[in-house]
Amino acid sequence: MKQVFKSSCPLNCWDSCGFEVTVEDGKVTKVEGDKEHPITQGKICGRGRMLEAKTNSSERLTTPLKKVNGRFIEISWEQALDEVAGKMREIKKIHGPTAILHSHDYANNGLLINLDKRFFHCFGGVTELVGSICWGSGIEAQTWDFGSSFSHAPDDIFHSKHVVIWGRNVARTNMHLFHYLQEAKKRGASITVIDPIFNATAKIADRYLSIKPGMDGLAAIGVMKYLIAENKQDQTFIDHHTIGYHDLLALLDSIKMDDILAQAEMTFDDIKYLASLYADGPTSTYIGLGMQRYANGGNTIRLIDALVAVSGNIGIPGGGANFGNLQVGRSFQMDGLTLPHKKAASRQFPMMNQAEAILSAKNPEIKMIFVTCGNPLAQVPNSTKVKQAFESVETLVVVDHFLTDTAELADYVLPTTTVFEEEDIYYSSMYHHFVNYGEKLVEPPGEAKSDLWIWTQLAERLGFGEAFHMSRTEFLEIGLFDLNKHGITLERLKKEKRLPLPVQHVPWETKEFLTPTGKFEFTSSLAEVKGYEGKPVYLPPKESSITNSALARKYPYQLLSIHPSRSNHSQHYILIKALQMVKIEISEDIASEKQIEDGDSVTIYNDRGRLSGIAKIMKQAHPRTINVDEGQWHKFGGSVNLLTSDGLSDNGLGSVLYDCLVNIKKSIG
Ligand SMILES: Nc1nc2c(c(=O)[nH]1)N[C@H]1C(S)=C(S)[C@@H](COP(=O)(O)OP(=O)(O)OC[C@H]3O[C@@H](n4cnc5c(=O)[nH]c(N)nc54)[C@H](O)[C@@H]3O)O[C@H]1N2
Ligand SMILES: Nc1nc2c(c(=O)[nH]1)N[C@H]1C(S)=C(S)[C@@H](COP(=O)(O)OP(=O)(O)OC[C@H]3O[C@@H](n4cnc5c(=O)[nH]c(N)nc54)[C@H](O)[C@@H]3O)O[C@H]1N2
Ligand code: SF4
Ligand SMILES: [Mo]
Repeated sequence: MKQVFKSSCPLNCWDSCGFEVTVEDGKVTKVEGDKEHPITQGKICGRGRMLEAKTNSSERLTTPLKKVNGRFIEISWEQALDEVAGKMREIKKIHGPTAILHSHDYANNGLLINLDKRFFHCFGGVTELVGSICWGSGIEAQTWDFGSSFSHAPDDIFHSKHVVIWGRNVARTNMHLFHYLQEAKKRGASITVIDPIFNATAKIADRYLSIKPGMDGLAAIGVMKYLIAENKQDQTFIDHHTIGYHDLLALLDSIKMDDILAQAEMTFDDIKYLASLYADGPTSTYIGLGMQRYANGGNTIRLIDALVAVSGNIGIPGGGANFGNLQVGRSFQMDGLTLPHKKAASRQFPMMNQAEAILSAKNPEIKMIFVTCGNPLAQVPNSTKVKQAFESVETLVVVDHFLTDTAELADYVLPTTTVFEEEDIYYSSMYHHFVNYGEKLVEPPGEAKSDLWIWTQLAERLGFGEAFHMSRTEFLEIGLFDLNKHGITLERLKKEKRLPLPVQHVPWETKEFLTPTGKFEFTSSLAEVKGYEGKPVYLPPKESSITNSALARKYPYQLLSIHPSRSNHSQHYILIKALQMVKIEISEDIASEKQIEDGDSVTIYNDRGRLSGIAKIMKQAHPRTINVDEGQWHKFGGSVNLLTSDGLSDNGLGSVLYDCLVNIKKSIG
């Protein structure tokens, strides 16, 4: 029998799409877009479509595995759970619960995935990861400036006269914004793309501005200098709704335009053009995540925020410094699900340099790592150190769908379910404000069990089973509790499948900000409370000719590692044979300097590592720029994170993944 159900994409992505899933004879046979979804309107990407292949893949893990004498053997759930619980109990007794690290990322946008925290809190608290490899510094920067990170509703872009896409790879990573962009362009808005790579979004832009990686904050300073010199700033907004403007002026005065142009490698005409867009609003700015993965990442976002504020593009329809949309996630009652008050002990490691923290942990040392919703071996910077760290502990437990690079290292691998095999609700705090329902459509293969089932079984064995004596429905109702007063109930969500959350469509319209002063803060009081410089300053990236000329002589090229087109991080490489090779993209000047042609075998290297692959020349990329898409598995040629640094960005415990110098040579033989 063939039936079509509405469901939702669980992948960690801006778009949170609505699906229509065909199920035939108990098997998912097709994943398509749901035309009735108010935002995603029937269009989905290949990564979403491939969730059918993922769910049905013969490579899926279907039974618990245990490593014995270096090889995996299949074991029963009973044995796996008894042994893992036994080890957890013993570690807690001898070393305390923080000798266990929960290492995770955010691979599944389901609400009930957050019950992992409930498990570890009720266990007594383990060592947790804080900060974010993904967007830590940008979120912190916007928290300092606005009090939080909120975005305008997708259709508000139609109020913009100009749209600036600043370091967001929209056509590749945020396909529905791309759709809105095309429509906004048809309706007369101008589109400008600022990016070191001439990407598919740049192709539809009225103007593409090429910039040296890591230099956007400096460019924003240049634009503000020009705008203010021309007296085009919004003085009313500045006078009534901001603090610290004089500190900003002092910063702008301290940097010469010629130095800005030389260091950002932009022209004066570029700066004047941007100033004209911001002065002639409403102008919306869509800020990407790539450009805050530098040692100056938070600083960069703060200076772009400042430009949007100075030009009066905040709190108005068609404006905005759109980065994250945290108001979406905050709609749910998370504490009721995760019970943070239950944790007696706690220790925190930055997600970014968890490897270093594992290796140097004392009192207690890390004895066990529990990995869920993450593939740190491929995704966390400095893979060599990550491998060393994850190999150093007595017990590594990995819950996943596939035998990933991380799972290969594990002592126990526990097979989990995919989106179509359990009920949940899905949302993303990155872009739009709709929550999507996804019911259970098919049975999992073999003995795969949901993460929640695993927590429930372990909790039972560890003596706090009652914390999980609830159905998925009851958990979902807890999560939705605060929304009931807005008419959003589980019952209604099950019926209507997508519901808009009660968030602001034009954030900061009242000009009341969530900062300590209630104003937009050019000088951040929160930063000062936290012991950082609150005044606006300019910071350069860490690995650059400006900050480290000796390093830049040895390793003259900047390595970016942007998100892959056909995979969500490392998740789709196992499903697509053609992706299982390393592609090293180089700018045209590097190709001619090193006499490299398309298809040549090349090696990139620095003091942290090396990676070999096939060269591909990028048209119009900024000079001295190299890119290797992130996500590749070590067993398919190697992750780009063999070369990246595990340093921390300037705030928010963010990453410096793109702040990375390398050299390149043709491979021999
Ligand atoms: N296809 C696909 N889509 C995805 C994902 C995926 O893995 N694959 N992952 C999802 C997730 S988790 C995230 S966080 C988002 C990320 O979404 P994006 O922010 O769009 O993607 P990134 O690859 O992080 O980088 C974005 C852009 O930043 C540019 N960039 C790098 N350095 C600089 C710089 O110094 N200045 C400027 N101006 N630009 C710079 C890159 O060239 C790239 O075009 O995408 C989501 N969507
Ligand atoms: N060099 C470089 N590195 C990067 C980035 C970059 O731009 N450059 N981007 C960074 C960013 S933005 C992000 S968000 C991270 C992403 O880092 P990760 O989240 O570690 O990356 P994924 O490849 O998505 O791995 C997630 C794993 O979780 C598994 N999984 C999926 N759903 C579930 C589930 O329901 N339960 C369990 N237990 N497992 C599940 C998947 O099979 C997969 O193996 O990578 C970061 N790393
Ligand atoms: S990965 Fe993103 S764009 Fe693709 S289907 Fe899922 S939510 Fe939509
Ligand atoms: Mo991310």
